[in-house]
Amino acid sequence: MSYYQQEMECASLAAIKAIQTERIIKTVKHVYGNVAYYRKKMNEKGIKPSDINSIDDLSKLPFLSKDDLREAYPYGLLALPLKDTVRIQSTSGTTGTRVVAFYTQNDIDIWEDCCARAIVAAGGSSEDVIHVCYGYGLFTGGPGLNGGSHKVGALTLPMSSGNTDRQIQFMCDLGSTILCCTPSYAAFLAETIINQGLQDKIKLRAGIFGAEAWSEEMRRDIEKKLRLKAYDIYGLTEIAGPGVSFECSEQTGMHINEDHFIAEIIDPNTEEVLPEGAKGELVFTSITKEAFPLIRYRTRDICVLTRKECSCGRTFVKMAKPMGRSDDMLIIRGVNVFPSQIETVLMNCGYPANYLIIVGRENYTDTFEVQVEMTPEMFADTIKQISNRENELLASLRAMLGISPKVTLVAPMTIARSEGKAVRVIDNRKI
Ligand code: DLL
Repeated sequence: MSYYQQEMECASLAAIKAIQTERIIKTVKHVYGNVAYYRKKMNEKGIKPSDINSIDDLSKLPFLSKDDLREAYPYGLLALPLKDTVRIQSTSGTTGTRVVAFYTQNDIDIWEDCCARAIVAAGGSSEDVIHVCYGYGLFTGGPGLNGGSHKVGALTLPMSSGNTDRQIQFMCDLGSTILCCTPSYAAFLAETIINQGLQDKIKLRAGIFGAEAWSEEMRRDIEKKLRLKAYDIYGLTEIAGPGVSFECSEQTGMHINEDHFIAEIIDPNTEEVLPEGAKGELVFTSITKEAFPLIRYRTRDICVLTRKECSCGRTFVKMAKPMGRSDDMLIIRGVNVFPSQIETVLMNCGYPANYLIIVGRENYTDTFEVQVEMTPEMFADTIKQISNRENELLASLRAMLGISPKVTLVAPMTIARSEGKAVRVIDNRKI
């Protein structure tokens, strides 16, 4: 087993709690002293830095939400003078809210260490050729994994996203061994590599895939097609970027870098902190960030934490694959539907993970359609066989979701591919 920072990654729970206590006390003093926005929020709750004396006092602190970030945009949560910061990263703003995060050089070093831990946990070392096709620029995926790869000392290919033919050519020519991109782009690369008959020219042995929800079924499909071991990686711009948590050889969830981020699970409605093993909304507190520390930030990601012993030897708490975001959850005819549930059914029924969920409203009732791409073999079927397939898929989706979508099977390669995060849902009800 190899680790990037073994002493910390395998520390005892008592040691982790001691570090978290020391760092939360310092962080609370830092934000109270330097950020008027925090001071106001804490004063409104009647909390002073002197009330925070251990990690157990965390729940006394107020939560922070995306609305706070919006309100404080752009500089309202900055905890240091601009001259001390060296970088900005930002979210894509697909939900209409642009979030900017600031970093000092030390913040970047720590973030890159977190990504290096992820790479080493996926078996990476200085022997590797790491092919990074997450987007570079404001998106954190490219810069984060790039920095982590440098720290590990691997040969780094800063490909960024797009130009699939060039990606594959570099992969073949330079012998890329570790691929970093979104799982949906990995699936597209796999499809293209197979179509071009290049499977035997590819030397990939590990993939570090994240930035969007993906199912276990999709993992197995990508692993089979690209002949590699696929590791999940999680993070969000507000908290740093990729590397907040990462998967190890056990592939049963992602270790959270607890020396930098404290995780809690809360009931999204009552805000009550839930015990280990309960499903709820993930909340993060950063405890080493200098420029943009966030305290009790509500991620909207729904997931579960566990401290079950891990065969890799790491002791950091593990988070399950997020099953979706509370704000991604669709409510269709009163029923909660997560795109990930639909993906699971499709993959189990042998379809590729290329689908589109289209929701609308007619006569005061929600309309719900799932368009699914067929494989080339399925497309060669007769119309009768295709119609039978649609009915079978409808029955499986109804069993999973409790409501019936209209199922439309479409020709291969007709649903637009994404180079970054996949677009799975078109909700026309909002317009
Ligand atoms: O997606 C950071 C990242 C880049 C993570 C590359 C992993 C790899 P944002 O664009 O701010 O940051 O989006 C953050 O994406 O709150 C989750 O909802 C979702 N997300 C990120 N990783 C995963 C994952 C980057 N492994 C939001 N599984 C988060 C499921 C994920 N969802």
